[in-house]
Amino acid sequence: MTDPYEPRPEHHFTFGLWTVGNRGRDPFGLEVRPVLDPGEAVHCLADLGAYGVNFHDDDLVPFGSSPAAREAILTRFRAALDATGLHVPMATTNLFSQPVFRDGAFTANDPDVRRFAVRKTFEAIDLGASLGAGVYVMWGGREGMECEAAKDVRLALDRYKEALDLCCAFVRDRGYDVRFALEPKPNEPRGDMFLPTVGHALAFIETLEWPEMVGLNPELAHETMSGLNFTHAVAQTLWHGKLFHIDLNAQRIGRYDQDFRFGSEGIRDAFNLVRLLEDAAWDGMRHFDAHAYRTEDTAGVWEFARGCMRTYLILADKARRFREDPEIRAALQDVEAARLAEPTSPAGLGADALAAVQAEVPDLTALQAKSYAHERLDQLSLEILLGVR
Ligand code: GLT
Ligand code: MN
Ligand code: MN
Repeated sequence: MTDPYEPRPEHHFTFGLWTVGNRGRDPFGLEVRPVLDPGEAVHCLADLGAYGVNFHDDDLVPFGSSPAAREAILTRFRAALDATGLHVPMATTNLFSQPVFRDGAFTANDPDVRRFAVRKTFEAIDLGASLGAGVYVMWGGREGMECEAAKDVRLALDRYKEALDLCCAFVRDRGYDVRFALEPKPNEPRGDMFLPTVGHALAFIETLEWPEMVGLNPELAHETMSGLNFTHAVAQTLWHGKLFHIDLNAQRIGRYDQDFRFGSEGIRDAFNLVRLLEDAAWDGMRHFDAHAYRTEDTAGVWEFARGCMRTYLILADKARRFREDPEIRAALQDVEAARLAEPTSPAGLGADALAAVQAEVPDLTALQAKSYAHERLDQLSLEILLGVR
């Protein structure tokens, strides 16, 4: 019998080179795993049933490589992609590791640093586009500060906008079919980071020169660090038509950015998220921005990668059961879920409509006595998740 939870390319699972290649270094301890060759990563991911692999410029071509070394690396990487059929749906720039970015990249006070950051991004966009990437992620790892007096946040946002506008202009000038996805994060590595949440980023996008070219790459861990409901953040991003990419992982509230295996913490939130993405028939990549526990060797890394995809498929199956379960359908009627689609003012916004709203006298006694049957629906949802329905 075929395993229904076996990942296949049509499920559109992707991993970053930096995720499966994570060597387990943390602020307190050194690397515990050997360097993973990008070509080997491509072959292993393809064997596991993934669809694609993503990278930062420096993940693939180490910073400062000579042109000849760069060409040799790219030739080997392209050969691995061709041999496996793995895609590169997303690319991004490392604007956080090098000391030059210690005061920020697009929002550094020094214009020379900013111009270097933009130039590095242009080169990485060229590289990503040459490998077919249609989404370009912007995670502002160093955009932020600790010393509050050192930067005027409003000026920093002017410069952030300017950098985004320059990148959009570059893509238009080159004629690439590339869209940008901003990835918010509240803190870490900076004490406070700019565009800390999905809400901040959505508002910021509207100020850009070409807002239609820019959307979001929300990350489960990052919104959860802020104590926010990630499923709601993704739902609102979808509502704005701005879900261009997503970073799936696991995270407990109040901790450092854990980037754990998808579903390993907060399983109920993971279920709600998968149900949202599947019900919305969202057609983007299911990207895992996570890494194996530091306890693991290379074999453990592949266990981790398999686990991320398997858990997603199990939860997608549970989402299907949820949709089809007759008792849940009845319970949804009891909570009047479908009635939220009814307009509050069926006649619209005209003077007559306003008068109609004013003229309506509700039976307040009845409305105040009304109960909404949420307990039963919630328990049924939980039972789906617990595997008894
Ligand atoms: C880094 C970060 C992630 C971002 C990656 C893209 S880099 O690993 O922690 O959240 O998605 O720049
Ligand atoms: Mn993270
Ligand atoms: Mn991420």
